[in-house]
Amino acid sequence: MRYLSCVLAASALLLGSHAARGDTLDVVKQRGHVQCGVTTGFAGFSAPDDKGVWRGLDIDFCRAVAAAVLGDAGKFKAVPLNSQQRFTALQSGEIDLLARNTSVTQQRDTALGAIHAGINFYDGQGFLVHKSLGVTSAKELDQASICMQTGTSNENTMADWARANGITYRPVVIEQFNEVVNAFAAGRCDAFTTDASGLASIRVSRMQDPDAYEVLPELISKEPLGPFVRQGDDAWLNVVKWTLHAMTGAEELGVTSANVDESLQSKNPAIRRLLGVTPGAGKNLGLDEKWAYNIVKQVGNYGESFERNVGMASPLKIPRGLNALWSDGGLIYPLPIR
Ligand SMILES: N[C@@H](CCC(=O)N[C@@H](CS)C(=O)NCC(=O)O)C(=O)O
Repeated sequence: MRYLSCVLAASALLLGSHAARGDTLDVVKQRGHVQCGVTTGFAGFSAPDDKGVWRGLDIDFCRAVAAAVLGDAGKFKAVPLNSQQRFTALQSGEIDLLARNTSVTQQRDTALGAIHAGINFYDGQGFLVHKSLGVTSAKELDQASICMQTGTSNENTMADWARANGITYRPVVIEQFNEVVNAFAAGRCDAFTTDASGLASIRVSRMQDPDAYEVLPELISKEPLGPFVRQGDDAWLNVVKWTLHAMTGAEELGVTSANVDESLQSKNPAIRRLLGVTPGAGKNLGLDEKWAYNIVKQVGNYGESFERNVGMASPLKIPRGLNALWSDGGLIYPLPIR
């Protein structure tokens, strides 16, 4: 793993001339679309629907950045990447932004040449098992075979947790998502480990009989998932970071895709600044003053995106929990736009 990081960091230096120039915002404006790194297909976060249209919480984030920068949420290209490929794609300049259920870790934020722009989903690592296994706690997984995907933080977290709890296990580590899911469905492993959101998605969208499976109650880590950009490009980092704060801030202010037009008349100074009625925030980012209006109008606020893609009304049925606004007891804390 340490060797891999060195190779990745070195390739960043060799291939990252685009990054070193720190001109991603100009490049995106000239190109006319955002190159957004996403998963190869992971329902709820980023997956093509039956008409081939990409949908999900992370896809909404790609759309929001496109709306902010180019005024049109449709002006992005989803670049499917498996867990292993994602940071190389960011380092090489193939993508402008990685919006792909990626955990922020110290190593990724430093040695891999990437930097996170915020957290759009607070998660933790868990286990999915077939109910017939009769296991009710992760601690009963001693001697079990555990499926996981290459290049995820889940590999290391699993090893740490097993060591700390005196558990031995047989890792079944596979690079392609479809193959690891199929291996688990075929009974090649006793459990699948990844982020709890990933387990919810795999259970409902990939298992033939979702009711035959359950997610064990323990979460063995913190997995703060968020968008990443390349290091060395503060202007672009700011655009991506404040796109997230515009989405969460709109929710906090009660501005939705349905009421954003009437909100233009609001007397609330915070709403007026957010929507560009009082100018300044757009200019500060090198964007049109309508940047956040376009995000909310075309994509919606954070809560709308959460509910539509992963919330209780979606197949994944994930409660807001830690992903509620701070004012509702969660960790989502929009920074002030002023
Ligand atoms: N949050 C963890 C796990 C993220 C991850 O890559 N999970 C896998 C398993 S759910 C995934 O999304 N695979 C989809 C793919 O490779 O296309 C990380 O950042 O390493």
